[in-house]
Amino acid sequence: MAESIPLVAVIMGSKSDWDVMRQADEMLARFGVAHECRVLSAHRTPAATAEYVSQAEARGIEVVIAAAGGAAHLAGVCAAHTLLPVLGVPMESASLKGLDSLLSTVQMPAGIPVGTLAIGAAGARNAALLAIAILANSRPELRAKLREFRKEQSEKVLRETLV
Ligand code: RP5
Repeated sequence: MAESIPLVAVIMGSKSDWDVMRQADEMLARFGVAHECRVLSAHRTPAATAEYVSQAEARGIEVVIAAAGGAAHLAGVCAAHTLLPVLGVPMESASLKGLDSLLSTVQMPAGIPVGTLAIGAAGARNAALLAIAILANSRPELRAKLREFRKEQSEKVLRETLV
């Protein structure tokens, strides 16, 4: 699938999140899903964040992945500005190991949903896989790639030896 219009927006609150969020970028690239990665903050660039997310659907984006740490409002703010599905990835933080990020991201009041993934690298990879699964509902070739990915993953586990 070589679509050049981005289908997934991966945004993060700081460049310091990129070391982890590059794993979402790599997963989307592995599946050939056109996407773009940006640093946008709910706190430091509120107007730019609102503008970007408000325009995302009109630009052809179908899923937003939003990663942030600490008082992590980014995913919720994104969800407030778009009808697109928003997947939140809580970043591990220095002081509370990401529990602050997790609770800030996951505890959305009813009415504006954020699909929250695990803290850190697992969340980054799974956010990409969930975005791919959403896109795959209407793209059979992507669904086939996802099925193959699961099959390879299972085979790898079954090949493991412990001594
Ligand atoms: C959040 O604050 C970012 O998402 C990041 O996880 C955290 C720390 O940001 P920096 O101080 O490293 O820029 O907004």
